[in-house]
Amino acid sequence: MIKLYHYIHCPYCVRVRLVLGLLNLEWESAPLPYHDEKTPLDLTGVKMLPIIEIDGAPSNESLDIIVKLDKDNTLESSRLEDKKLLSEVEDILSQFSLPVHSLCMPYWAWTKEFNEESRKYFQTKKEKKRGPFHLLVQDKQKYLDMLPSLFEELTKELKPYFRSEKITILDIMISSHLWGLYIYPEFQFPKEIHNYLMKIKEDCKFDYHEDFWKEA
Ligand SMILES: N[C@@H](CCC(=O)N[C@@H](CS)C(=O)NCC(=O)O)C(=O)O
Repeated sequence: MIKLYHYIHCPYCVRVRLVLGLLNLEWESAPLPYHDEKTPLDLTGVKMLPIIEIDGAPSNESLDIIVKLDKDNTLESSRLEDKKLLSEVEDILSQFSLPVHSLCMPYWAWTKEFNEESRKYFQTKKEKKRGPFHLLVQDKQKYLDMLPSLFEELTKELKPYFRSEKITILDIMISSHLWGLYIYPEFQFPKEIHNYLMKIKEDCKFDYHEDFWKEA
C-alpha cells in the first residue's frame, strides 16, 4: 500500500507522481495544505514533501523515493551515480529554477491548491527568499527573457528523451521542473519542449491538476 503526501505545484512531488504513473503503481494521493506543519513533522521530523508511506513506513527525498519504487530499474536510476552527469542535470535545473519559480509562484498561490491560510504561509515563506510576489510579476519580462536560451540548449539534448532514446530518471527530474510553467498566463513552451513534456505526460499518465477536481 502506497500513500503519497505532496503539494500539487511542487516539482519534487511531481517527480514522484510521474514515476508512480510510469510504473503503473496503485497509490493513494494525499495533497497537503502548505501550512500543515504537523503532518510532515510527525512522519519524518522535517516540514518537507514529498513523503511516501510504503506499508506504513514513511520516507522523504524524491530521488531516494524513486529509487525505492523503481525496483526493475525502468528509469535507469543508476545514471545518478555518474557524478558528472548528475551535476550537469542539476546545473540545468538550477538555471531553470530562478525564472520558473519567479514566474510561477505568484500564480501557483492562486490555484485551488491554496486557501487563504495556506496562501499566506506560502507567500510569506517564499517572499523571504525571492522578494515580494508583486515585484516578481512586475519583473516578469526579465524572467521570461531567461528562458529561450535555456530551452534552446535543452532541445539539443533531446533524442527524443534527454540524451536517450528511452525515458530515464533524468527526464523525470527535468520535466517536473518545467511543468509549473503550464500555470503561467499566456506562456507557450517552444514546440519541441511542449512535445517532450507531452510525451512524458503520456508515458506517466500524468494529470497535473487532477486532485483539484476529485469529489471530496
Ligand atoms: N530534496 C528534496 C526537496 C523537496 C522540497 O524542497 N520540497 C519543498 C516543496 S517544493 C517543501 O516541502 N518545502 C516546504 C516548505 O518550504 O515549507 C526532495 O528532493 O524531495
